[in-house]
Amino acid sequence: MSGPTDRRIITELATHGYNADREAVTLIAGTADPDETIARAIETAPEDAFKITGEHIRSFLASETRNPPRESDTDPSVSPAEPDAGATDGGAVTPVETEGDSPIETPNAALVEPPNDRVPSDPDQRFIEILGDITGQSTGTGEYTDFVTVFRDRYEQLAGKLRGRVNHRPADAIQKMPGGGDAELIGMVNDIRSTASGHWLIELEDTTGVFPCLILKDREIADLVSEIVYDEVIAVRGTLADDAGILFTDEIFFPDVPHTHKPKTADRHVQAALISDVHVGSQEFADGAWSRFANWLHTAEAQHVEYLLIAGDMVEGVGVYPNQDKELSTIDIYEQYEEFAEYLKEVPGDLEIVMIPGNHDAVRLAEPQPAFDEELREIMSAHDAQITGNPSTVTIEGVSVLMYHGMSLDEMIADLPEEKASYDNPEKAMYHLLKKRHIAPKYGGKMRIAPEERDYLVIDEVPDIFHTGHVHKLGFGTYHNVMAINSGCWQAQTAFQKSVNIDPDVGYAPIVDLDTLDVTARKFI
Ligand code: D5M
Ligand code: FE
Ligand code: ZN
Repeated sequence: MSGPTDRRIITELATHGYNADREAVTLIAGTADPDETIARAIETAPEDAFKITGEHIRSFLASETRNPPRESDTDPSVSPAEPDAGATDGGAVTPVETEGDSPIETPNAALVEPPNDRVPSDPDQRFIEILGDITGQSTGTGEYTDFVTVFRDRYEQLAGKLRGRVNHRPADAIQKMPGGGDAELIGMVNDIRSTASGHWLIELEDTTGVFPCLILKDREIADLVSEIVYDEVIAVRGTLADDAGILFTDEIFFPDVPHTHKPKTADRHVQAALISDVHVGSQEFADGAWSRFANWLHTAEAQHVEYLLIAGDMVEGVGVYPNQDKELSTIDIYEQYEEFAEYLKEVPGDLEIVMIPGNHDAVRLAEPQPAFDEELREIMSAHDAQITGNPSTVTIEGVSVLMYHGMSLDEMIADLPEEKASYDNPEKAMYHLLKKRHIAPKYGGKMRIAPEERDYLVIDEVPDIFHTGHVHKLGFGTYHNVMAINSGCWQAQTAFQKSVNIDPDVGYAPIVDLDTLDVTARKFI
């Protein structure tokens, strides 16, 4: 079982200078006396070994006949029930309710030997194109001037989306206007504060200066203040005070997705599975659920699932947050990718796979994140996956999917009131990113944003599907006809997540019909 025993085994082996693979840890934990097994494993390890492998444990246990190991639970061809996963990844197949558009479906509970009756699809029917990948295009040097450039570009791109709706004037021109008249302004949010009498003062900045905008607390638009974040670009319309020093705001505009947005759909019945946050290398990786998912993909029922999109956090990584090493089943990052590659081999070979990195992956943390480097691509080469940056737009059979790992969702959920964005409804946080037409509107805070020549995080084209992960919660719904899907995870609750009350949705795969954009979340726990 993942948990304290595994942690102790890894630590014990590490103190003797050995890494261990996940199978070795599982096998050791399953013996009657794990300490004795560790001692024997070390004693019998080949001289040049730096890693204790499952193969090694199996061979010496077999030769000793005592402490027989239990059956490995990683074999995808065996029972769907986890023999030892306890409460975190049990064999129960209970559908749960979500706020999504469609019901949750579970695979056939009686499915013990999956039929393996999927007929490989015809790759000639497919078409896929990737846009907006910054890999290899990053030019930022981290200089102050780069930040000025990226902010200016953000302003220009988003102001361009607002210009059709307001007849704006630059801040310095408004400062010179006579008092009492109407004025419209497009600016980046520089400050938000409440006044002594409970009204709101928002300072908007453009390339010419800063202008204060007052929003009276009893106006209907005051409700919008709670969803405004620093550094986003908005427009306002209002009346200047008599001394023209402040704008009494009547209307607020976000760059937004037009209500008339008509998503494109595929010309044939074809489906995509959208997942993220696999976290291989974590003791909490739900290998049983993963194998059930992979087995299901081999069935005729999953015949039309021809695409698998993975929105980051392939592996648990190392040193991502304090004390993480205590929850690792594999300590070496490259071995984590090797294990991930093995798990990926469980899914049908005819699937077209697209992968972007997340904050646990071995690429730079600052967004936009480039794709995995050559060494990691080589490790994960089995399916010839499309490997691209975070974020990227992938067009599949005409349907554009904006894939983003989702780090800014934490910030949106922290800043917005519960009813506007929450961990229980991550799709609502996604709606706000679409409304702001920006992947990570707020600069600073916990987000790291790389200064580049362009702001690659502006959502320039409206996608048909917006796919994120990161918060480990399943949620989906539509915003102005864009299907927003946050895809849950394959990692049971970690000690850290427990300490902050994150209750992850483990082992779900939302399946999208690309011809209708209908979503069905399937549960594999
Ligand atoms: O993130 C999974 C979720 O847990 C996501 O909502 C962030 C949150 N999380 C995880 N670790 C931390 C720390 N150390 N501080 C704050 N929030 C955290 P994942 O990227 O999979 O770890
Ligand atoms: Fe994650
Ligand atoms: Zn993450």
